Amino acid sequence: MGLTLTEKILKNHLVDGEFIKGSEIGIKIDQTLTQDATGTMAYLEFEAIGIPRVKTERSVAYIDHNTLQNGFENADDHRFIGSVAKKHGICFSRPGNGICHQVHLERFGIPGKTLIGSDSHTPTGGGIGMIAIGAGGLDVAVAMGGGAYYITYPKIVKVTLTGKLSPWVAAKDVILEVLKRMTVKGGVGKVIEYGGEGVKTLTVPERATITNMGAELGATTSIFPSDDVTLAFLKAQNRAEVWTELKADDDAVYDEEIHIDLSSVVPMAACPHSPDNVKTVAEIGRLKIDQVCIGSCTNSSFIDMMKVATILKGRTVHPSVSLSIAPGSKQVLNMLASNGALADMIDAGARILESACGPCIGMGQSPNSGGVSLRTFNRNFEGRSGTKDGQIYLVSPEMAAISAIKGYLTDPRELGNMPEFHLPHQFKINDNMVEPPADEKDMDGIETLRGPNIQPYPVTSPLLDDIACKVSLKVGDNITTDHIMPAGAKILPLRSNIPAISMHCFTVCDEDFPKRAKQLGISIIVGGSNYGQGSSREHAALAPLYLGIKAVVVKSFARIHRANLINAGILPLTFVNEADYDRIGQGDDVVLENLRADIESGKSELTLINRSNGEEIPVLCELTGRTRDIILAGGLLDYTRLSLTSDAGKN
Ligand code: MIC
Ligand code: SF4
Repeated sequence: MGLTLTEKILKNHLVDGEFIKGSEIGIKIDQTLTQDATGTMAYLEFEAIGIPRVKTERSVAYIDHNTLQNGFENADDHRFIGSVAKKHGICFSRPGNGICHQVHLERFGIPGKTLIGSDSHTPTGGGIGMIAIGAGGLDVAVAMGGGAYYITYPKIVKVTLTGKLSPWVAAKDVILEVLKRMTVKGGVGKVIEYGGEGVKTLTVPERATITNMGAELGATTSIFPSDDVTLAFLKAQNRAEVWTELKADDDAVYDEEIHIDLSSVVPMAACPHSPDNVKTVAEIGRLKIDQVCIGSCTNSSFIDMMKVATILKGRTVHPSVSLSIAPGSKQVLNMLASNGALADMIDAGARILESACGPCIGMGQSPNSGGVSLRTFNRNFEGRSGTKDGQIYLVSPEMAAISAIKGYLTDPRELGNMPEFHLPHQFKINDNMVEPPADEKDMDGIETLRGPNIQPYPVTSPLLDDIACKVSLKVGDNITTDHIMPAGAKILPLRSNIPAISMHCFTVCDEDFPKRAKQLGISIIVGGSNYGQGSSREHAALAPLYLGIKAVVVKSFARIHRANLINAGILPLTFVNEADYDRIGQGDDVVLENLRADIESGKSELTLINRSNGEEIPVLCELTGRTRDIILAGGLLDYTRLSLTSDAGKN
């Protein structure tokens, strides 16, 4: 039986476990990336593990999220990350060099390699044929130290693409079509593998848009084959030597199959407040808009920007619209500056932002009250823009640009004939904003520069014998990590300070939660299905850890967040019967008796007793041997330290 592309790469990297669907496997990680909003914590964790030099083939630290410097905090974090990177063998992509995923694709990604990144959109690398997975910072720290990365052996979904996109229809519309069909939880536990004749018609940046936003499906990752189109991209980046051809065997067997005829895809938008709330322009109707933001790791490539510049050229942004554009990298911005396209954007009235995440993570450009904002980004969760009642629609760059001119949501096909847009034969290459690490012999002399806002990892403790406490919070379905640990310009500077950032935990849902949880000492949270979807931020587990949360009981979890809870030593529990969600309320007194003994013995079905109404609720605690040991130890950091000491004891 032939192998899928995913299986081929996983097989080459398997270091623990067996190829059995649904079981846990450990894979060797070739490359890692971090960004600054998760990076400080990841490097503090790396330091705490105590391995002097990274063991990966390539690790890169990017600065792209917290680039507004309203106080000393973000600049201190940048300086800290730069110094840690230099010392421990990590390349440092300085602020201004661009968004991690865009730059990694351009300069570092290699077909067939594994990459984990402390950012949920790491699957962008799938556009170049990598197995690229978003993970918590601690998992990235362990991988930098040479440890394996663990995932559930995924189901593999084949998306067969045929035909060719019609003029002005974009890769963004393809992934919106997939989201419409599969929903934001349809990809959990799955890898989405693209194949079929239609693949050849998509450039690497288009493929990367699709794999990037596969994160919104909840998928482990998404991947395209590495073919002639990949080679052309790498050649134009002066990196042809890293190319290898990669594709699935013809007789590969998939768990699910989907077919998309590219020629039948039409321009679409994801409506507020979920990336799977997808409608065609015709279905939405004439929608007056207030703001347009173009950029983000989903749609900020050179080709995207050239399409935007072509549409804007000679026109003026509508008087009632504010248009901002953030090209994805220094390379992109520089090329637009050299060929005159930047001047066309400026001339039309676009507000040019630096090459960084910017408005996508709420770092500025929040829309007006109740404002309608079209964005080429990947997430439109409520409040993420910084304006609580902002109405965010996710669209292609083509649709964003023409709508900015017209003042209302516009089908880009109204533009008529489309000029040909080609990938350049040669990108403008200058890696001067990537600082190489110091030589190993010099590393001891390098001091890590820590600002006063950088606080240590929260205190952990081994799993308790019993948990008897109150339910400090009950929430519904599809809770995102933006609900649990909001971002934005005011809160992001606290990413290196868990005690301070914890005071914002869940405040979007309930302003009193942090105070209440702290007063209770220990407590648990109850939630609905797909709990923790969205970002990889481990702060959504570390803040609850700091606030004394011992367990989270839900109908189902999103993958990365569940792993982050385990890493933080918080018990992830699911209802055996989803209807039991109604038998437990906020403020109830609950107990899990003999917990430690039960977990030690490998028992997976536990009983949560609700002492407030006498109900006995069966809950599942599905752990593997490894995750069980992590939970017993009080989290991955303690587990790693313990295993390092016991390994040292053996020598
Ligand atoms: C996001 O898009 O939500 C982020 C900000 O990039 C996050 C990481 C973070 O919260 O720091 C992600 O996607 O993982
Ligand atoms: Fe940055 Fe937005 Fe991409 Fe997250 S989704 S990495 S915030 S551009």
